[in-house]
Amino acid sequence: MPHLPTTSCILFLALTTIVGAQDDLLTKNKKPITADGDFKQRPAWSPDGKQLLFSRHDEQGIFLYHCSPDGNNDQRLIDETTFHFNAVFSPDGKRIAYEHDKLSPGQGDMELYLADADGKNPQPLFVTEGRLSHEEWPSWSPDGKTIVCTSTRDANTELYLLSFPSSDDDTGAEPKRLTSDPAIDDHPCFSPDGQSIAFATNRWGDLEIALYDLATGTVTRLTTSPGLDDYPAWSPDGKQIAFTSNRDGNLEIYVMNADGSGAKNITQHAGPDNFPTWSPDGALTFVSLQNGGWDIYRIAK
Ligand SMILES: [Ca+2]
Ligand SMILES: [Ca+2]
Ligand SMILES: [Ca+2]
Repeated sequence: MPHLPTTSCILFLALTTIVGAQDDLLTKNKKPITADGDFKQRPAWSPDGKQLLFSRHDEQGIFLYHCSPDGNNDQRLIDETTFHFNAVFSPDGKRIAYEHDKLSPGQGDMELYLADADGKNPQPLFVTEGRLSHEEWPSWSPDGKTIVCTSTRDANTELYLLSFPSSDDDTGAEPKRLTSDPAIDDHPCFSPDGQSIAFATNRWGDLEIALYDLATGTVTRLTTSPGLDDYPAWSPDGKQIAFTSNRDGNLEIYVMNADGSGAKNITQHAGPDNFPTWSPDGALTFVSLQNGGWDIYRIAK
């Protein structure tokens, strides 16, 4: 489903109004990229670091936008009225994969699409025909040959691997199911070495970050905290994983070592912080509620 602001976010909004003046010194290093305040999700950098893709909720719905690293040239990417969002660039920067609510607009029946990096030539990538099924949250392998994503086609959220049949034919990828667990398995992120996938799962109770090893299928638990741990994002050097957690009372961006050790609260901000990603040069980028508006911020390395 699109990640709409929830009641808890509205509560956070009220909380921020009260304690926003107490922002930690860390926020001195937190620089805004956007400033319009509309709710945003899943920022994603181009491999050359010159373009930022993100999804913005406006009066008409949720759509893909892109801008320069300084927030200039902020504009719609695709001229399409049905909802489309959560895009990521291919490792060569030539294409994007994204979610599109096209076949049954407004019912939340998401499919995955591929397009050129400029949004042209959209084509379906992963579609479940004939019934409601969410195909979501694509993440490319570093060699560009596969995409991990989620689907509910087998009754609950599972991870799937899409392999491109050849460089000449980008469609018709046959999905391979990776997980088989009645719990939620969501928000996968390919490791930079291509050998494992970080994801969020509630198979041990509440949401935790885990690793799926592609060679063995083994799932290793990385976090053990009460509450939500979600949206894992590998650092470009593969040594760390950023994620969202509310273990300290509100949504913060944490960074831990890739083995799950040494988790640190990076944002330490009274309002919600979410959707972490990294720029190619290692700056953490995320969405934060500041001054009553949801905007994209970065913290330099
Ligand atoms: Ca599952
Ligand atoms: Ca947890
Ligand atoms: Ca926070």
